[in-house]
Amino acid sequence: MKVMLACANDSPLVASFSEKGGISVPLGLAYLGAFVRDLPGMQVSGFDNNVIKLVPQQYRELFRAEAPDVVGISILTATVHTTWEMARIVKEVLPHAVVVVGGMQCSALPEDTLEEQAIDYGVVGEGEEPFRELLVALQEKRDPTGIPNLVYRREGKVLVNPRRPPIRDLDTIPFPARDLFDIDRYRLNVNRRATSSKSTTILTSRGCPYGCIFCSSSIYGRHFNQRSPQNVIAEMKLLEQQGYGELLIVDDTFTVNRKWILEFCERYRQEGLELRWNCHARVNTLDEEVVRAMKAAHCTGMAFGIESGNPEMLRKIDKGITLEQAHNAVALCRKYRIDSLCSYIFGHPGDTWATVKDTMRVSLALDSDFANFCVMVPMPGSRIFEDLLKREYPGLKEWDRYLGHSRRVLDISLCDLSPDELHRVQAQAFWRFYFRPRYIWRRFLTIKSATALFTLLRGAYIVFLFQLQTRFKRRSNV
Ligand code: B12
Ligand code: SF4
Repeated sequence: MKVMLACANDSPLVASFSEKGGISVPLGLAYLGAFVRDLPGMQVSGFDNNVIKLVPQQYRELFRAEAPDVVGISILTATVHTTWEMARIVKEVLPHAVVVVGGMQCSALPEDTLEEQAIDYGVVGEGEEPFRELLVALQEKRDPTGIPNLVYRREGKVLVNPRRPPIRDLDTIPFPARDLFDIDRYRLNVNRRATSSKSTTILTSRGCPYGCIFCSSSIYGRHFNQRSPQNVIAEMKLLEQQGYGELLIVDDTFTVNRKWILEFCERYRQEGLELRWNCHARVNTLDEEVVRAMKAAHCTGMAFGIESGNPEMLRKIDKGITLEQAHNAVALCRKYRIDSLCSYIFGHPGDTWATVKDTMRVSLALDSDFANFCVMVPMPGSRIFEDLLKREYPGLKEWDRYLGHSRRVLDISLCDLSPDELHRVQAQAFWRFYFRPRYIWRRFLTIKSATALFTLLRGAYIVFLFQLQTRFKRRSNV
């Protein structure tokens, strides 16, 4: 049986944003591929249109030539339309092929996802086990509709099977099959310093025990599960042997479990690994011993979600952090020369001019190495989205207008500021943060290569352009 694991390209709008940080191999599909490719009679291939960049006319020919029996496509909110289009094209050229989708959008809104009739099955949550069971059932020509986590259509209605418990022992899953994709075409700007190392992403845990109301990490619920430090180190060793120099750890929060981190860092040192890595962390999970250990294990950067500079707002959005913890975390990073990136969101439900100003002020006071300012977008899977859905908020399902939190294109505001005002505040915050003489001077002192200088100048140009755009276009749809 020929199985093709595919990723539809982002809309040009999303691509223009996500590509600034580079493109990474679709880890979810690579995990699925590793999990099923040893099944008897299975022939698995990968097709990521974010790097291959074929227009529908061209990939139509590719599907015709490869003639897979099953096409599994990963779907996020930002790729609903391109995924639906890909599914239709598969059915057009290969009417007997089975089209399966999985990923964040399908997990959050399975019924809506299967609105597209070209999709035969969906999978909610972790995909490994349901996908394997589905392939075996199809191979043996059995009815697959009893498989837990499966979404299917019966008599025109979309049905969603109950979920199985999350995979208990993550060490039993093989390392992701990155080799299914053209690995040399991926490059991530892991530490924002434009080093020339070969880089990739890695996942050490699934789920997040926190419940921030704007976040769509619903796939694994609040269930948090980790691989063993030994298992992660073994994958890192393999990556180092394959010539990788930098990793981005894409766990929702890498620093949840203090004991795990300390053990991981100790083993990393003992093994003499040289890989440099960045991760997503939470300011409430760090102390000096942890940061020191991470530095010794070659951590080069941490990203923190600060979200708001107003303590009351932090409570309202269930962030579970204090501003004092934020100051401590950034200070510890500075002390140990680990880059800090702090992210903030404007437009939380109930944000006012005063709370938004608090956020701008705190971003300058924290003075992290990098900052990212977003406008609230109610992403499917988040509690905010659920709430708006119940209230039948208009325009909520215009999927091609979802760009993550990077930019305002949805005409939704849940606070005192209008969508246009939020957009302008965002541009202003970028400007105030990155165009401080002291900051510019500090950044220049870190430049070690012509590429790094180019990256810095390009960053400055983007912020400058963003500022101009918002000044001169009162309503921007791009
Ligand atoms: C790395 C990453 C990126 C990278 C690369 C994405 C990539 N190539 O995979 C970059 C930087 C490019 C990126 C960009 C964006 N991202 Co992003 N990203 C992530 C991150 C941190 C990790 C993804 C990952 O590798 N996960 C690990 C794998 C194992 O999990 P998985 O992909 O979900 O796959 C499992 C299941 O979902 C399922 N599955 C997945 N696909 C399929 C397919 C089939 C057929 C089946 C059966 C099952 C299945 O099985 C897999 C194994 O169990 C996630 C957060 C997260 N923890 O997932 C956010 C996340 C996916 N991103 C998100 C967002 C919002 C964006 C952007 C819109 C950001 C922006 N521009 O503002 C863009 C959109 C890009 C796009 N393609 O649409 C949201 C998506 C929310 C949503 N409702 O769609 C997430 C969930 C973050 C969050 N908590 O809000 N992202
Ligand atoms: S924002 Fe981060 S900490 Fe909060 S729920 Fe999402 S992944 Fe967890």
